Amino acid sequence: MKTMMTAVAAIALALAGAPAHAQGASGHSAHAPAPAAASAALSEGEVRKVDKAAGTITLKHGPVPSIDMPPMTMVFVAADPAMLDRVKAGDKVRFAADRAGNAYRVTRIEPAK
Ligand SMILES: [Cu+2]
Repeated sequence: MKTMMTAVAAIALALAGAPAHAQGASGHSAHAPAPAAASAALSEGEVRKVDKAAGTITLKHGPVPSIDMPPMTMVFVAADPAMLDRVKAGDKVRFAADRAGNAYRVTRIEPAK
């Protein structure tokens, strides 16, 4: 019985230690490739308004990890005005965004499939 208790205690210790170690490892590995993944990852959105004169687009968007933003509806500046010719209000899109000073820019946008 004593041997069994010791074994159980050892397993409990091993299990208690395992999650912390695994979490540290995954946290580290998840952190390393983040810059590449962030630039490649596209976020989901729906076009609410396109203002070609102002060069802006209003998107109702999902989470945007690259700019640390929760889901919301907001105005983005189009990095390239030509991208505003390819989308219209009501379109479901996938897009990439970055932050330029106080403005958030859409750097890439494409129709969602
Ligand atoms: Cu936003």
